[in-house]
Amino acid sequence: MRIRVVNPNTTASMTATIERSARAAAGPGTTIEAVTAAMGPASIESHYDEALAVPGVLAAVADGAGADGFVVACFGDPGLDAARERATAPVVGIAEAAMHAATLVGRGFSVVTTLDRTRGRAWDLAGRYVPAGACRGVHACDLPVLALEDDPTVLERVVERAREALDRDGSDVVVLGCAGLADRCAAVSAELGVPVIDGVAAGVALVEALVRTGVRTSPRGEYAAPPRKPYRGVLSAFGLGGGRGVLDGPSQR
Ligand code: 2AL
Repeated sequence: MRIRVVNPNTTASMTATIERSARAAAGPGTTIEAVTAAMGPASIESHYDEALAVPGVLAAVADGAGADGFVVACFGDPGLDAARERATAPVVGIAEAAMHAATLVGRGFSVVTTLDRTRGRAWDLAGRYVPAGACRGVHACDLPVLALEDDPTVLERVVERAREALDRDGSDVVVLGCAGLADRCAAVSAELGVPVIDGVAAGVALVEALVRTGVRTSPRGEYAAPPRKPYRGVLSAFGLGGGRGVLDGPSQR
């Protein structure tokens, strides 16, 4: 099967980190196609970034004709519902995958993320994805997303925050709150001695499971194809219908 893993930010070096984690998690016979959003912010760490990352995610999904499934590889899960409306293949977000996985291996988890201002979004997503009480805390390392690429203190700061979080929250599992932390997962887990979930790996595994069991997004109800209509201004290419829009790809709805 072919899984398209979309990095919603436009930093190609972060896509390379995401791709390594996705490939390591993929089973034999799975091809990972990691792509960088062609438009949007260099990193996603505000609601503004998040909103403007969505067109790039949708274009990358529309461009993924023939993929058996998609992973949206940013912890805010930008555009996840919209991507499900546009793709016939299953689409999973990394916060969604990580939080669900965490509930299978412990009673409570703590999220360790980048900047303090991203904590609200993580709490919002926890409220949607997992039962009340499963997410016991969301903690920031005070590192901007792009610092994860080259700051030599990343591992030490994530481990320190995660250790405090496990104690303070009384949690059993750590969820990494950024795709840019994917390559630190094994090292953090080795330091802490508890499961540490990287959403990129969890997302790939979850999409593989859905594809293998023949489960796709429902064409009925809220995830049915969106109504066709013109879009204007800089988003005119995103209008559906007429075959001219960037989202009018052949295998998509
Ligand atoms: C993220 C992420 O996963 N990618 C990105 O650009 N921002 N998440 C975060 N909490 O900062």
